[in-house]
Amino acid sequence: MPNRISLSPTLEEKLLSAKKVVILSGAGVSAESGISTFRDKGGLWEKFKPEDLATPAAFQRNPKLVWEWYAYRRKKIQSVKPNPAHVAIARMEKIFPEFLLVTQNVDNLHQKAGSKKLVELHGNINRNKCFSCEKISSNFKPDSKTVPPLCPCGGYLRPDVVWFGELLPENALELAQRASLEAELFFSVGTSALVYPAASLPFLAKEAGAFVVEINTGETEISPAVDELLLGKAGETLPVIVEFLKRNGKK
Ligand code: BV8
Ligand code: ZN
Repeated sequence: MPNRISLSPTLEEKLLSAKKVVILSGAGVSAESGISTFRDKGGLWEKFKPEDLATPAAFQRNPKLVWEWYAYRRKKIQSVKPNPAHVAIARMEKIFPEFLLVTQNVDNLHQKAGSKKLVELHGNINRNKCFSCEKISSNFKPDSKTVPPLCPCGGYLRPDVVWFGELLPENALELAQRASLEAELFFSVGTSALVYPAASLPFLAKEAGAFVVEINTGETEISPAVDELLLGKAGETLPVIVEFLKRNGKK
């Protein structure tokens, strides 16, 4: 039975007056779709150490292991669908005059739920690029002879995601920073706020005067700094927010 989620009068007022809204999403938003998070118990990383798999050095050391870990995750993602959290976020995009979803997730579930105004800070697991020439390649044949498959230039293909120690896509990060600086209302949803520079965005928004709301099943690094912490599942909390907006004429 979902716990009763109540919004403070300040948050209700902000929801009705805000024109510019930003949502930062993390693995917790996809948890209710059945995708394990990175750092929760049983999370993806628990089985492996991040430095073992999600770094360029790891790929150079053992391209087959890293490619197969991503192939396992891709297969898992193919079998799951967006949950009420993704659907609520896609709905919020239509309600607020200026809205941006900044996701750290690479699972494509936001797009599947209909989100359009989004930036992917850490790339997308469904895209591949060449480890050598960086060319994006979507036409690799899954049953190709070599693992990982080869780019026409002879280099190995790798998932087009941002690994530790790699720079984030410049335009995505810039868009996310600019929107965070202008936001009146900033939501941090389902993220442990441990990974930088994504985790700096709530602070950027707060310093620039935004009302910062965190939605998480537990406390995180940023909980002491946010204006409102809604403890609960994203898939139960975000629909309460959308219901409130609809009840107050925000279509
Ligand atoms: C970089 C993609 C420049 C691949 C990922 C300071 C400044 C700059 C960099 C650093 C710095 N300090 C350290 C660094 C380096 C590093 C970093 O931040 N390390 C951390 C661990 C300390 N950052 C980088 O390397 C970044 N690059 O900065 O380049 C540079 C270059 C060279 C040298 C230095 C700097 C690149 C970071 C991107 C790494 N790529 N993934 C892939 O997915 O395989 S990170 C990975 O973590 C995922 O992308 C994930 O999205 C991200 C964050 O994790 P979360 O999404 O928050 O997930 P997590 O499991 O942690 O938390 C889930 C949360 O949900 C929990 O709080 C839980 O309570 C909650 N939850 C669970 N269920 C629910 C829920 N909430 C609501 N509802 C539920 N149902
Ligand atoms: Zn190549």
